[in-house]
Amino acid sequence: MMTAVEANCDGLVGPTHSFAGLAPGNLASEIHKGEPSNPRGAAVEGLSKMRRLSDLGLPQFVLPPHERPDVSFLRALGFGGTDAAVIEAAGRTAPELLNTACSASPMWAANAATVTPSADAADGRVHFTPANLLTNLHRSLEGEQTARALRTLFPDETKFAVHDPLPAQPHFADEGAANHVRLCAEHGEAGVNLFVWGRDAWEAWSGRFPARQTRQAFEAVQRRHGAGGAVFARQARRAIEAGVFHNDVVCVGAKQCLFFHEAAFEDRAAVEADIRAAASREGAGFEPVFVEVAEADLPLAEAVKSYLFNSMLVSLPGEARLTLIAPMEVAETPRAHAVAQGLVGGNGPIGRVEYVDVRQSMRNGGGPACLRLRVVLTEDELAAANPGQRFNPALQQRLEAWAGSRYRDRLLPADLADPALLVESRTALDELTQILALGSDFYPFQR
Ligand code: SUG
Repeated sequence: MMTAVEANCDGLVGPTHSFAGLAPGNLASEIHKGEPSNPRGAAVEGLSKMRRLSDLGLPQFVLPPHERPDVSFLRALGFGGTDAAVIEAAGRTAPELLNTACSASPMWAANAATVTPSADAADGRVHFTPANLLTNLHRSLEGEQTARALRTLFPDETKFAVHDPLPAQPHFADEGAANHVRLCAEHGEAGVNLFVWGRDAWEAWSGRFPARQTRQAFEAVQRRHGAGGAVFARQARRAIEAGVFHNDVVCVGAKQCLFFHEAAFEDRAAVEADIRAAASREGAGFEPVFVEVAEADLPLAEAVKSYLFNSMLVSLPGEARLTLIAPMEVAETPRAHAVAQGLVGGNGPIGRVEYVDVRQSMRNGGGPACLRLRVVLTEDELAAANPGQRFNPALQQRLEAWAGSRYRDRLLPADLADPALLVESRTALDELTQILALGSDFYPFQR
């Protein structure tokens, strides 16, 4: 067994962060459609959360925003002329497409990829499959650049395998780690990989909202990665109908503990039995602990509204019990708050709750857990990551100053048609490639 740590790679919010209501079935995104956003404030909130986790003793990395507006996407749809002309014409004749091309959605790094740590992978490398995110048009623009970003952060192919996204067909609709949970005795030991899917690609889907993850996508990811201890579970249809567009809206896990809402899975008893069986196999050998919240204590609608389960659940150095890093909104939702207090008061696996303010992201349906991609790394693997992206207080200061001078603090969806925003964004991202040591050809506009 090798010792390993769980690093967090957070998506830095980009300069075009806006509330355009692009994600059906994501209730927060629908509710806040059309409101003014604050890209600068959103970036600062994200950096403060990174600081908190880094101060708590966990390795933290920064994943860069993608180039937005995505002018090449608009060009592929027939808009032509100069970049400014493309933006102007799209804004005038097809504002939905311009909004799509401007989404800052790569900030939600839990959707960047599914990760298999080396302890679980057949070939002993850390595996990543960038999510194709093809259920939502704005998110389907992310996969290729995410692959580039992960190869930049984890360049050593003897240690890391960054695959291409799965084929871009609805059969393989994939939303990454937001629907995956890893349980284990210790991070460096073999674990259980819970893959939660919303629909089977071979059956008809006619829900009120889309089911974004197919079973076939996760089966392919598991095969590619050679991921051991695999358990496949169906998300409850009722949960999807209630606005659970990713399983991480009602479920989070760490070490031996799975913390989830009663309504998360179609067949809860089967999920628990399968996890128990996978956890007891040779090499893993641990007893899972299920912390389930009953509908009577927290109705599903309040779980979705408060985002209690979209907390980060972390094992901190020197602490026997886990810490839940929850969004402020939990403290403001009486029943969710009572559940959180109850966890800490008992003698279960979760010993502490801390709150973070990520309200700008929350208004688009992205809580603390959405903003981070967890990557379990051995010491050697950690040392092989791009040091320029390793978070520390000096980098925080630099990035805050950068966002302070380059980002707007108010943006309405209509402002996305301002060609000056394109110039501002590219100027900002060009500087960022230097700050994070990403190379001089990281973004399409630099090539
Ligand atoms: O895919 N919101 C994102 C939120 C992703 C949250 N991630 C996790 N649960 N892991 C989504 O629905 C809204 C963008 C807009 O409406 O402009 C958006 O894409």
